[in-house]
Amino acid sequence: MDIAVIGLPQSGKSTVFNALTAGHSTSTGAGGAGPLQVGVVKVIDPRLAVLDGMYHPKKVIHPEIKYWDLPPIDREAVSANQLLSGRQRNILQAADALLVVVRAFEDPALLHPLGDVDPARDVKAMLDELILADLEALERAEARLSDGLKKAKPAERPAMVPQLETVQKVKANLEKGIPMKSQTLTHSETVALVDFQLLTSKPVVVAFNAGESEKPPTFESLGIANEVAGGLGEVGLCAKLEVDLAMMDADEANEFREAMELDEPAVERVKQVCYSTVGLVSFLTVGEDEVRAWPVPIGIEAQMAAGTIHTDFTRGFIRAEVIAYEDLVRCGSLAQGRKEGVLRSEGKTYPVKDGDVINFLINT
Ligand SMILES: Nc1nc2c(ncn2[C@@H]2O[C@H](COP(=O)(O)OP(=O)(O)OP(=O)(O)O)[C@@H](O)[C@H]2O)c(=O)[nH]1
Ligand SMILES: [Mg+2]
Repeated sequence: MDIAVIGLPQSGKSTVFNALTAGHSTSTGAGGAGPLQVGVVKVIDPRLAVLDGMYHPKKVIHPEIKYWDLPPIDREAVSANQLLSGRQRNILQAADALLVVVRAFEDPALLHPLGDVDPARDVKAMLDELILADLEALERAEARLSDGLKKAKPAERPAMVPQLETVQKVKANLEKGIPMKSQTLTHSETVALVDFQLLTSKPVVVAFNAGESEKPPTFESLGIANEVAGGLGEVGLCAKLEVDLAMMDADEANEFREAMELDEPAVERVKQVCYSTVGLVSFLTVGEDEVRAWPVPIGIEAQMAAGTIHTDFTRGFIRAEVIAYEDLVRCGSLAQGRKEGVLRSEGKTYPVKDGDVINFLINT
C-alpha cells in the first residue's frame, strides 16, 4: 500500500514521515525539485509468527506500507494556475491513500503559512486543495475531450460522448465542494474516470501533529461537522517526540512511553487507521515455502482475491479452501480442520474475511 504524506508547508510532514519510517527510508532525489523520500515499513501481522511455528516455512512475508514524503511545494516552479508539479501529481495519483498532516503544535518561533495555528481551518484548506487539484485535472481533460470530439469522424463520436459527459458531471459536483468519493456515480461512470486517478477519490487520513505537552485535537474536539469528517480517518500524535522514541531501542522507548502515559507507537496507530479507512483486511496463506498475509479491500470476492497472488489466478480460479485462522490454530493442521468440518470449500463470489487462511485451487 502506497501512502503519500501531504499537508501545508511546515506542518511537520517530514517529521511525521521520519516518525513512521525511522531507519527505513531512502531518498530518491534524482531529477526534481528537492528530495523525495520513500520509506518502507513492514506491517507485522502477529498471526504469522504463530503460523511460522506451525509450518516452519522458508519465508514469512508480512505486508508492507510505502510512505512517500514530498518536497515542499515550490510555488515558483509550478505555473500560476497549477497547484502541484507534475512529479508531485504522479506520486499522489499513484497513492492508495493520503495522509494529511495538520499542524496542532504551538511554536511562536515557527510561522504558520496561514497566520496562526488553526487545525480545523487547515483540515478544510487541505480538502479544498484536493478538490482544486482535481478540478484542474478535469478542466484539462474536458478541453482535450471536447477538442477530440470536434475533430472526430461522426461515426466515432457516440463512443466519446459519455466520457466527456462524466467529466462534466463530476466537475460540476466538485465545484459544489463534493469530493469524488461522495458523489453518486454509476459503474460505467466510475470506470470512465479511472485513468484520471482523482485525488478526491482516495481515502484520506488526517494526522494531527501536536506538541510534546499538548493533547492532539480530534474532529470532535474541533467541532468539525460530520459531513466534512465523515469518511475521513483521524489520528493524533506528537511527531517530534515519536521521532525521538523511534530512535531508541525498544525497551527504553517502552519505559518512556509508560512514564509519559503515551499510547502505543504512532507507527502502529497510523497503520491501523490507514487500514480501516482504506478498508483493508488480510487473508493468509500457509505452506512449506512461505506463510504470508495478503491485504485486500474489505468485501473482496474470492476470485478477485486470488488475483492478488497472481493475476492468472483470477482466470484459472476453480474454488477456495478456507479455514478461519483461529480454527486452524485450534485444529493444528488443515487435515484436522477438514476432519472437523471447519475447512470449507468456497466459490468465486465468497466474500473474503480477515484472517481467512486460504488455499486457492487453480486451473493453470
Ligand atoms: N515545536 C514543535 N515543532 C515541530 C513539531 N513537529 C514539527 N516541528 C517543527 O516544524 C518544522 C517543520 O517540520 P517539517 O517536518 O520539516 O515540516 P514539513 O511539513 O515537512 O515542511 P516542508 O516540507 O518544508 O513543507 C521543523 O522545524 C520541526 O522541527 C512539534 O510537534 N513541535
Ligand atoms: Mg518536508
